[in-house]
Amino acid sequence: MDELKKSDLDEKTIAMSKGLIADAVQKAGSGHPGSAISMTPIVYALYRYVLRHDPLDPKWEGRDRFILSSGHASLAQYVQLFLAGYLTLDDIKGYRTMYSKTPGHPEYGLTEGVEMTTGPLGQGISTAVGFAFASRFESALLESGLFSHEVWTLCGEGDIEEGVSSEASSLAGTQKLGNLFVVFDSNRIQIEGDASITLTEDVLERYKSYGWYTDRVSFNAPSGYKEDVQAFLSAVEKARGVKDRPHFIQVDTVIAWPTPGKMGSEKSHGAPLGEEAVRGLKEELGLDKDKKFQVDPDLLAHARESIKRGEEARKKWEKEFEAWEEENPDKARLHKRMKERLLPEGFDKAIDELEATLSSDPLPTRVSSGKAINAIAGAMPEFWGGSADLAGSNNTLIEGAASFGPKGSGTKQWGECAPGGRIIHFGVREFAMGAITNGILLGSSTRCFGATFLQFVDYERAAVRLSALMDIPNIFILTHDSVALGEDGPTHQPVEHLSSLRAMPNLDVVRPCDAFETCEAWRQIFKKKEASPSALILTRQKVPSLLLSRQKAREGLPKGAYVLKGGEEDEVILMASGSEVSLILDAGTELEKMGIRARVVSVPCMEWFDRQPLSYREKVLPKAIRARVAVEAASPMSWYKYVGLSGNTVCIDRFGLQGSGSENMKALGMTVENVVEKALESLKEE
Ligand SMILES: Cc1ncc(C[n+]2csc(CCOP(=O)(O)OP(=O)(O)O)c2C)c(N)n1
Repeated sequence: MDELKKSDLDEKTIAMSKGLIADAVQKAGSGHPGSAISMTPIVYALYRYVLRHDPLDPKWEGRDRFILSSGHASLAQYVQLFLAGYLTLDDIKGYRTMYSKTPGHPEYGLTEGVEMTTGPLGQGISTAVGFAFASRFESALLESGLFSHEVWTLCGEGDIEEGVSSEASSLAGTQKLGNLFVVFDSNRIQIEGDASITLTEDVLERYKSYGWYTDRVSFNAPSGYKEDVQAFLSAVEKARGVKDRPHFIQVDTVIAWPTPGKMGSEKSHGAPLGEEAVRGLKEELGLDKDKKFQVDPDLLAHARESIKRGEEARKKWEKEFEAWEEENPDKARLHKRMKERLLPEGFDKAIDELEATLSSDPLPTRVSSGKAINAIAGAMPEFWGGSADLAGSNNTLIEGAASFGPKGSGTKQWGECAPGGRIIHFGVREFAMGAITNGILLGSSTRCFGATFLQFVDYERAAVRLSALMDIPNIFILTHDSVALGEDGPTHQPVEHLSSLRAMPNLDVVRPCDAFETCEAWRQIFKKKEASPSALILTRQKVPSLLLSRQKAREGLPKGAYVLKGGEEDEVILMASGSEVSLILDAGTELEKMGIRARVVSVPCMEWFDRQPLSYREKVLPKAIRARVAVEAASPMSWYKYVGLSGNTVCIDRFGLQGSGSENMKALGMTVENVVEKALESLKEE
């Protein structure tokens, strides 16, 4: 086939794709046709000519990754997934309907070929940075270029305006991620119309200053609008020649081109174009204006030539992979275990040995967590992570490990960085850290964590939510967990955060009470059968070592709550998490002196407890004991489900104070006397 014919076929396939997009939105009665239509030449070119992917094996490890950051334009991707062979025409017809594979925004785990859930603008492009981290790290860990691939993302003005894209792109520049490619669909239209009302900086200059390679392709040629796929492909080739920087290609487009009355207008952004405009569009495109969901078999065959290309690439990769496996049995074993998400043999032993060293000395749980991280890291080479500039405070440094970064980078303090470095320096970029760690988990079989103060989880919350929605095992380490952090004052003291995190579906919020529970919490985070993310909540201050019963903690922690102290005849239940468990133990002792039998329940993870059978929950919190007090140095909201109408809470429902940790705790009622008083009140109300 000569080039001319090929580009003619491309043009026709693009036209056919646009018709399908317009019809799908029309049929659904809602959706986002505008940018999906005008992005189509780019997405088509990527799937057809650029991406290494194989529709016959969508999860092929060697594939390039494509992320549609403008998730609302999902049809741009769905239609190309159909043309490439991942989806059927019926899937396209099912756009935005219940249980279809083509929901309003792309959803990870639902649709083959969709690498992550997008829709919350800014997160696709930022998570793509994590995919690029993953590829670099995994290649270094397994010492093979087989795990190195390109990461492509397509975004619009909305993504560029969102702050998280700046955070992540700035870090991507510092990291010199040569395998990352961003295509910016610059149509200058967003929901409120002309983007000039909100976005006036020179975006290319901005990316240049981040250290990116930049280029621009304009479909707005002087001779008229031309969707110049060849020009775009040439820009791609040029960009690929630059290996030491991430790439940013701006493509100037006209939204909804060439829909009569709708192109270049926000009217096409988020509503069906209307029957008349769709007919007009089809006429402009040379399609039959009276036919819906037109698919020309020749064009479909042309598009699906990429299957052959993909299959060939995969088979070649697989051959190389087999040879690699043979030559590198140790690495191959590691790879296999990682792929199967199995823990290394020495995992339990590493934690057991650490636990054997724990003394009765009080320790902050963040310090215990740091020890656990290092024990696990020793057994698990695929475990890595970092902090948003708080590594020392979060206790997240993997001892002896290099910092993650390109060869030739580094500082006096951290030494030479390495592509396989296990310490990630995120800078003060909590939201990007959340997105990047999500990308690392989606883009590799490694395990990672990101850390900050609990207070600042609000900055990364939207990424935490996406990890919960995608059901991926991210680990959010959140230290300095209450007003007990002290003199940094109310700006740094979390109050509502625990309850608000617990309100998030599919996120396990784990708040261990001492060194032993912290080690067990780490064990369970890795051992739980669910893939769900975990938030590990840790103290800044020292907490006593509650060596009452390691056996109880070992058995009880995975169940989320367990009786630390108590018996058949208990009259009142005291329950708490984290640093307040020692408080209720003391309160229990006081009550005992008064002749009242108090049951002390440690609640390290409500989500794990709520998953237990009723019989276990009844054993821990028997219905018959209605006198109850929940104690937590945080908002009481999440405890009401356990305390009942006769129960009380000793919690904090106001902002913190500027005193020392112990002064704050006392002033805000986190005292033994207060717990005892509330227990007596509850006993009276029973
Ligand atoms: C974080 C976030 N805020 C708001 C929205 C709602 N929203 C969807 S698309 C859009 C406008 C995006 O403009 P642009 O990226 O230029 O997309 P285009 O108009 O080209 O489709 C907005 C505000 C969203 N999806 N995510």
